[in-house]
Amino acid sequence: SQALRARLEELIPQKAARLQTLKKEYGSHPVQTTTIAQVVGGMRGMKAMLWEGSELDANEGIRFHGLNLEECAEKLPKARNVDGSEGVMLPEAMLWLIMTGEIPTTEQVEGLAKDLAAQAALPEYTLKLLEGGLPSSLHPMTQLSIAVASLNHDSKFAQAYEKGVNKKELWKYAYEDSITLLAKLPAIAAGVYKNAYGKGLGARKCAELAQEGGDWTQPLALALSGGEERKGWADCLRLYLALHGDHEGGNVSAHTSHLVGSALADPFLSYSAALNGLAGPLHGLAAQEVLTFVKTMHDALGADASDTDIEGYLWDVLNSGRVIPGYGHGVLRKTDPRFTALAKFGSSSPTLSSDPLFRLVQRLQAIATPVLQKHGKTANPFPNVDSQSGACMQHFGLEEAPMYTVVFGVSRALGCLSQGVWSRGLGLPIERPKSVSLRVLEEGVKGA
Ligand code: AMX
Repeated sequence: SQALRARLEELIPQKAARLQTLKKEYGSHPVQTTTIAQVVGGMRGMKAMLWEGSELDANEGIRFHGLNLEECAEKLPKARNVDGSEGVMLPEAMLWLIMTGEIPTTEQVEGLAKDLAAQAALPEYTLKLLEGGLPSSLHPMTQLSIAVASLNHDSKFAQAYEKGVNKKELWKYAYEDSITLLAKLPAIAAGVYKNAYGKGLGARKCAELAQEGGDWTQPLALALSGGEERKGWADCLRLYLALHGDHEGGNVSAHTSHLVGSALADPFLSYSAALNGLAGPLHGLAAQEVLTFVKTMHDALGADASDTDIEGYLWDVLNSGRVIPGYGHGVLRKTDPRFTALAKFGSSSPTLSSDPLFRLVQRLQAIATPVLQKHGKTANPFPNVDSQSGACMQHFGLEEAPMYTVVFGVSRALGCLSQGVWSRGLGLPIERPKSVSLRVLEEGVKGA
């Protein structure tokens, strides 16, 4: 989008100057002390990365440039439904907010959606992969990651680097590639669905629909529903895509894209790497796991299961050394506000609110939290967003649980790619933290 790029052209030098001043005047100022528990404990709480799009508070949840989810839902431009009514916040409006820190106008968001639509079509080499080139049995996340990586074939960033473009200018090419990838992600997801399950309209049709106009989400909603207009589905997907756009920088997918991008790998390769992390069951794949878990529990206990039956089921899971998917979080210590936002959306939908699996997920909260508290290990016994999303999507007909992480992957690109543009704009260096061996840690505490 030219308007978004023009705004970044104004904002980047301002922030780069602030960064330079901070680095020059306070470069040796300590941020915190690093403990052994952090070094051996997955770097929890270790502040070691610059990330602009959003910040996560353990109790309040995510804030996008200071705005919490309710404020975003209120202030960001919204979709227009087919019947003319106002829908939910648009994910492309969230993209604008994440990238610039500013609330866009409706006109700016429409312009951005138009620019995305113009680039929605996939190159033939990517289409080939998604039209039988990759085996249908390959996990949809692997298909997504391969298709995204394939776009590196035409990366403007990689070409600019090869030509020796000034480092200060590289962000412009990162931006071009990022918009290209965001434009093509819906068609890629639709292509993955068709290739893996033989369902939906596929990549070509999804891109064609995008070029007919409308917002970023509508073509994907239609492609996934096989062309059927399902009331509430496009809004459910828009909300999902906006909510999952960014979750600060330390989570596996965001950190991965940041790390790989810091080696000046182009945005396609950086984001493809991020998707491989998102495919881990403790991260994005949890959405797939939750639905399978809830369905299996529903089938095992029946529709009339009592709270005691459910409680017993959860204890069996914990006692067999497994986790309760959809509960817990690396940073959050309260119910995930994204869970609450989807629950609110579902409860206001006449059909979703009566869906048995959606209802079971709501009911589970009151039972699983005390069980996890009694179990005594989990730092956060409250539900995370993945607990809710699959139940919503299956209701609207997207029943193939492995696709939930694919939809997550479409969304998370908003934050990861925005940061990639900023990282190059701010001239951040290659990431290279220091590792230490157990021996060094032991020697360090001798006599302490
Ligand atoms: N069920 C059972 N045990 C759990 C648990 C859960 N939902 N969440 C955490 N625990 C256990 C951990 O496995 C760990 O046990 P250990 O000491 O034997 O290794 C202990 O509680 C302490 O872990 P923690 O500090 O609370 O969590 P963490 O930061 O190490 O991990 C997370 C966070 C999300 C990986 C973990 O809570 C989990 O596995 N949850 C289930 C999977 C899930 O829902 N993932 C989605 C997260 C959101 C996302 O990224 N999409």
